[in-house]
Amino acid sequence: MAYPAPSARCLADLAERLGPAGLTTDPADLAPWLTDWRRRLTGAAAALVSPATLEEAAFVVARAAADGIAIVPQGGNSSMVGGATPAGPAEGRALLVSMRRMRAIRSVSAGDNAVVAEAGVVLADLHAAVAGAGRRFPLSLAAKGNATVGGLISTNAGGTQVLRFGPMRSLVLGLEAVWPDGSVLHGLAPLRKDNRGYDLKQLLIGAEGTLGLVTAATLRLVPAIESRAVAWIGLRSAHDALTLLRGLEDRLGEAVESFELVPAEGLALVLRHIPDTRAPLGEAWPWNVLVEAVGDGAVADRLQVALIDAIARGTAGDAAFASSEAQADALWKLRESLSEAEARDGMAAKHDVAVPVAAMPDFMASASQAVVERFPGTRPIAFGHLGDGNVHFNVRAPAGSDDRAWFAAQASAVSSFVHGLATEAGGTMSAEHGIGRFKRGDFVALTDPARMRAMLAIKAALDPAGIMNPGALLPLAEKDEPQ
Ligand code: 2HG
Ligand code: ZN
Repeated sequence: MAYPAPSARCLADLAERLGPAGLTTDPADLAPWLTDWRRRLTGAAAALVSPATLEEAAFVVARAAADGIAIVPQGGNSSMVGGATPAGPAEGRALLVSMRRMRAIRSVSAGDNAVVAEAGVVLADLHAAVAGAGRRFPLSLAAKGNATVGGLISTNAGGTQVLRFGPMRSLVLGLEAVWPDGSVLHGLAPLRKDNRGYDLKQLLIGAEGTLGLVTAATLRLVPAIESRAVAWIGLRSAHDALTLLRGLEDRLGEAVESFELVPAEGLALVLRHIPDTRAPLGEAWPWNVLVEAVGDGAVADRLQVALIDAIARGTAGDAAFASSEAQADALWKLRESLSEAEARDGMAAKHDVAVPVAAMPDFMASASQAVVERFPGTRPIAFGHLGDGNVHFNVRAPAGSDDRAWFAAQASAVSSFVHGLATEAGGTMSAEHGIGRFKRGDFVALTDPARMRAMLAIKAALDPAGIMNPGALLPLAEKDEPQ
């Protein structure tokens, strides 16, 4: 057996140190956290362990390390790729370590433009807490009501505002984490510059819990929004969308914070499945873009003038401007509900590929053609973060098919094909959701051996016993491969 189950002695030690709220083996307590939120993977764990402080978290890891017990860290359980589900090599024997009790905002400093938040703080609560101090944490995504700081860091989450402020990787100023041997990385100082060699926090960002347990972070803040302008724009082509983006940046500069692409069939799915939505434009355009520009009171006028000009030049077809916050929210709802609308419509093989931004319009066209040729009847749909060169190139089951049967039989081949296309185009098979357990096979197959060797060397150096999140991200050890 590669990973031992925790002994009664180990569980007793943990229970004694963490108290009744910190450890449970009751199947009813564990059940909600054993299935990923897309409901595609269910695992099993020996216990749900919930440290409430750094010291408790360090104790848990040290105690597990002493016996070689696996740890699967979990935040809001909103991974798109099964990254926090205790399935795989240590299934049934791992400690599922929930960070949800570590939910303090330790400090908000307007002077440092920084907040220190514990790993279990939910993104929406973080937004609210810093707004109270006249600041903004500039990362947002549809799962903001569940996703936690620790999970956002561990997946290097992106979302809909990456264009201006970058993903988590560019927003973490400092990190506190427990290494796999139970020792602590104390790195919360809100430093903008630190040249002491390797940037260890960057190793932990995007590591999907395989190199340590993130317990708290110092995150960068920006000024609160004074005024925002939101518009929905209809376009004839994805190439026009890219031209429009660069044209808007020429005129509005960094004020352009979001530039989200929605194809006609994506908007149709939302209008069909999501209550209280309505078409923003009189006519259905092949492509749509949602733009948000942020600035002073003049930003709405500047965006409007730029868009009228784009329409006059033929780059844009039509545009609807939000004239109130309620209208802005209604436009955002059209974009943010796309994932849910797609799910309500049926099964899809889902992807978060990226290619260089300028290549994305051609990639979407050529990849759609290649997918349909190879998997006749399937319905590719690409939407999302065009400005980042990252779209959700999802492939829906053939119309009228038994989509569950199709998914079981075909989705993995479709995904491998799409991941291969993105890699061949000089891009990446994952630009947003990470690898987790769902995409590990393709990641291993498509990663250049030198890169993989370096990653495995880092893993072996920091977690020689392989206790941190086995089965996520990295290839299984030979001893753990299914026979
Ligand atoms: C989004 O951009 C999310 O809406 C989800 O990353 C994407 O459901 C998806 O494919
Ligand atoms: Zn996305």
